[in-house]
Order: sequence, then structure tokens, then C-alpha cells
Amino acid sequence: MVKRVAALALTVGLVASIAPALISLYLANSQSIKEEQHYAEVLATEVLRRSDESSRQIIAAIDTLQNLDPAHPCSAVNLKAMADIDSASPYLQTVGHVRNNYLECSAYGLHGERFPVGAPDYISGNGYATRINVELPPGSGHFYAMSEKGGFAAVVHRGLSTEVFVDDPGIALGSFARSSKKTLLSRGPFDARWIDRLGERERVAFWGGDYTVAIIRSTVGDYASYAAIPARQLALRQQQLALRMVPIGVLCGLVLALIIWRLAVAQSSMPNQIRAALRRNEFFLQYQPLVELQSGRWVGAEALIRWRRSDGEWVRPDVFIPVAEESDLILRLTERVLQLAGNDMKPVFARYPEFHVAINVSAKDIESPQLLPALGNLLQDGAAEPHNIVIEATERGFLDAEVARSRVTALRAMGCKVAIDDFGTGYSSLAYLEKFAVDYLKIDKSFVDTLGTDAPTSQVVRHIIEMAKSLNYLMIAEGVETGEQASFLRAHGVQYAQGWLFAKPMAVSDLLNQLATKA
Ligand code: G
Ligand code: G
Ligand code: MN
Repeated sequence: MVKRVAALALTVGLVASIAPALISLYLANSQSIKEEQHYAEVLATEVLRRSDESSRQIIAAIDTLQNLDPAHPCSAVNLKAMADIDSASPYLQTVGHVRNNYLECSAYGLHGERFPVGAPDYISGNGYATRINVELPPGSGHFYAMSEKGGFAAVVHRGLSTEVFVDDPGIALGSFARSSKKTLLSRGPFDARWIDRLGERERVAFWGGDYTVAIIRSTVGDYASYAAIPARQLALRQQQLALRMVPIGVLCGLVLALIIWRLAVAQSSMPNQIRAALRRNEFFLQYQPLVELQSGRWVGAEALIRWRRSDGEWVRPDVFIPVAEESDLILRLTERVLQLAGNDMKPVFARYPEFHVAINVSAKDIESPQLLPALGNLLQDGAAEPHNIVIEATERGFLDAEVARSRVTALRAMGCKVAIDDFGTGYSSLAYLEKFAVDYLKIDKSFVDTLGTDAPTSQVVRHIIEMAKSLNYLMIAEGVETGEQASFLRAHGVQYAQGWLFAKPMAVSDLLNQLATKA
């Protein structure tokens, strides 16, 4: 029972502690994807800002250049104007004039040997011819991008829009022309399929398999800027976030598991276990014979409750009786004991009509109005006659002398006998002894143990015996283990005894067998 509850609590607890960890891992992952997409958007926004600004300056510069004298594009006046534009446009490397794919002059002046710039890579919808890889001056190893319209051109540094500080050199940044789908200034790999993800939208962010990608459309020109962060960055972010979140999840899980464990333990508390044991019929009785000291005959037996769990474990009465006594469960236990004793003893009384069974009752039973009706049922079933029943109550049962008096009187009026159990160990107010009579006084084992020793309490037995005699009570000595103890008690007029010297508690079948020779 306890093992089953423990196993259940363990299983539920395990699930309860793992689930939050898994959930936090899942949350860490989706949160990481969100954060990563946000970072990609921040980068794409910066690329776009730079692209837009350089586009504006290119457009403004070329617009201004269109006003220059096209017949003498490289005149001194024009060169002066170019230098002015150049110094006013921080994003522009220079401005100049192109004819037949040669840069003839620029803000730097006339180029004696005109610089070849190659054919345009691409011409935009509004007539800008774009070259994205122009070496200036030729052989210098410095490459630029060039936009040209009507022979006038603006030159920008190739890294202008993409030299954004990033924490992973693997991050791809750039812009692409939307109509021609060609990449403009960019660095790192670019996947043409990303363009389709943007479609006609202003911006997108998505997980593209190997990259976390964000794309934002320009409002200045026919292009969009993008940032693509390699998968390893996402994995890294997820790992870091998981390292922070999973322990919290595990902690939540442990707290949850603890709560569940406590609930399970409460559910399996002793009172609940007793209730379950009553339902499952795990209680039964053993009987310890009561011996007449003069003759050695067995004249009765004390019913002692036993609890064997379904898993075979025995629970001692000293463990569960006090718990049952704290709640009203003891009433149900006593009721069960009366039923069991009735069934068990029926064949015994049939063969030995004078034999008796002693039933232990608690203080609560004495106070309860249930006790007499329960006994009445037993007698009505024909299982026993009143004189076959002895009710054993400890002195605690007589604390409320008035209630005890009416109950004991009623029991004896029915014809049952009453015994004071564990005499001398309890509250011993003894006041009740003046108010009503009982039949037996059971001398507690602790006093019997002292017989023949020089313990100071060894004298108590003599006094108890004297008192019982003067009150005309029959005496039962408990826990008799040696022949010397038995001899002493017999010599001092104690009529009955129980103890291992005679017999240990036994099953009713053993009792019936042994009665053949002992009755
Ligand atoms: O022999 P055993 O270990 O069972 O006895 C332990 C204690 O439990 C004894 O004090 C005995 O009186 C008590 N006890 C045994 N059976 C019952 C019972 O049916 N009802 C009550 N109230 N006490 C019992
Ligand atoms: O308090 P009550 O009389 O109900 O308790 C009886 C208890 O004493 C039972 O647990 C029973 O097993 C135990 N018992 C009975 N006889 C002996 C005995 O001779 N020696 C010991 N040690 N215990 C005994
Ligand atoms: Mn008893």
C-alpha cells in the first residue's frame, strides 16, 4: 500500500519535474528564434538605413550633375562643381563623368588615361546604370560601386552599407534589387529564394534552414536590405537561454513534485490507511488463552486485533490503535472486532458454552452510544450468550466516572462481564472503584515482571491483590512468563493468568484444536 503510493508519487513527481524542464526548453527555443529574428531585423534595418542614405546622396549628386554642361563635361568649372558635391556628400567616394565605359574625370580632376570601368552590371527601372565592382584607379586593388545616369556617375565604397559591426563574421548582409533580383552591395552568401519570402511585403523575418533571415524593403529605391545569421548562432543562443531557463524549470518541477509527494503522503496517512484496511478486510483476530491457575484449564481468551497488509507487512496494534483512538476510527475498529469475534468464536461457544472471549475497548468506545447496540447485534446473531463476553477497558476508559458507571452498569445488566485492563498503569484515580463494580481486574505485565526481583514495585502486586480481594474482584495476571511467577500468583489467591508460559496469541483454529485437551 505504502509502496504503491510511493511508486505513484514517484512517477507523478518525475513527470511533474521533467515536464516543466521540457516546457522551459521548448520556450527557450522559441524565445531564441524570436530574439534571433529580432537581431536580424536590427541588422537589416541598419543596412537599409545606410543604403537609403547613400542612395539619396547618389540621386541628389547625379541630379545636380545633370545640370552641368554636357558638351564639356570635364571642364574646369564642372570639375570644381564635382569637388563641391563630393565634399558635401560624406557617403560618396567621388563623382565624375563616364563615357563609353571609361571614367574620364572625377572630383579628383582629369584622368590623363581614362579609367576603364566596364559595362554596367544592371540598369534600374529609373535609368541608373549600376556597376558593383569597379577598380579605381585600375591596378590599385581598391574596388567600388558606381551609379551612373546621363554620363554622370557617383562612386561609393563597396562596404558602405554592409560594414556594420556584427558579432559573427559569418553573418551575411546586403541589399538586392527587387525587380532584377540581383544583389547590390553585399557580403557573405545570399540565397535567391529569400527574395520570394519577401514578396510584396514591407518586411519579413523567417528561419530559412541554414540562416535566420530578416528582409526590409526600401522606401527610397527599388531594393531591399537583408541580414542573415548562420544557424550556429541560433543554436548558441538557444543553449545560453536553456542554461538559464531549464534550471528554473527543473526547480519549479521539483517544487511541484514535492507538493504532489506531500499530497500523496497525506492521502496515505495512517487514518486513511486504516480506512482502506477496513474496506479490504485486512484486520483479523488472534486469541490468547486465559488460564485458571488452580486447574490449568483454559477458561477464556483475549481477542487481539492484527493487521496484515496486502503486501504481507504486519502493522503492530501499538502503531495503529493510538491513531485510531485519536479519531472516531476506533469505533469502526471495535465494531469490526465484535463482528470478527462473533464469527470466530461461534464454534468455540457451541462446544464450550462456558468459555469467554475478552474484547478490548478504548475510552471512546466506553463513551460511545454505539457499543451496547453493537454488542446487542452480536448476541442476537446467536453467536454468543452474554456470559461469553468480557469487555476489557483500561482506566482511561473510566476517566469520566459518570459515563463509565452507566455504561458498565448496563453491560453487567445485560449479563456481560467487565475487566479493568492494565490495572495500576493508568491514571489510577481509583475513584471509580467506589462508584461501580466490575468483574475482573487485570494486573499489568509490568508488575508481574517484578515478581521475585527486589525492584521497589515488586510490593505493588501484593497491594493490588489485597485491594482486589477486599473489593471481591476476580484477578487476571498478565504476561506470566515463568513458573515462579505462576506459583507466586497462585499462592496469593490470583485466580487467572495469561502469558507466554501458557500460550501465545493464536489463530482461532489453533485455539479450538488445543481446547480439546486444555478446556
Ligand atoms: O498483543 P498485542 O501486541 O496485540 O497488544 C498490543 C496492545 O493493543 C494491547 O494494549 C492491547 O490491549 C491492544 N489491543 C489489541 N487488540 C485490541 C483491540 O481490538 N481493541 C483495542 N482497543 N485495543 C487492542
Ligand atoms: O494490554 P493487553 O493485555 O491488551 O496487551 C496484551 C499484549 O501483551 C499483547 O501484545 C500480547 O501479545 C502481549 N503478551 C501477552 N502475554 C505476554 C507475555 O507473557 N510476555 C510478553 N512479553 N508479552 C505478552
Ligand atoms: Mn487487554
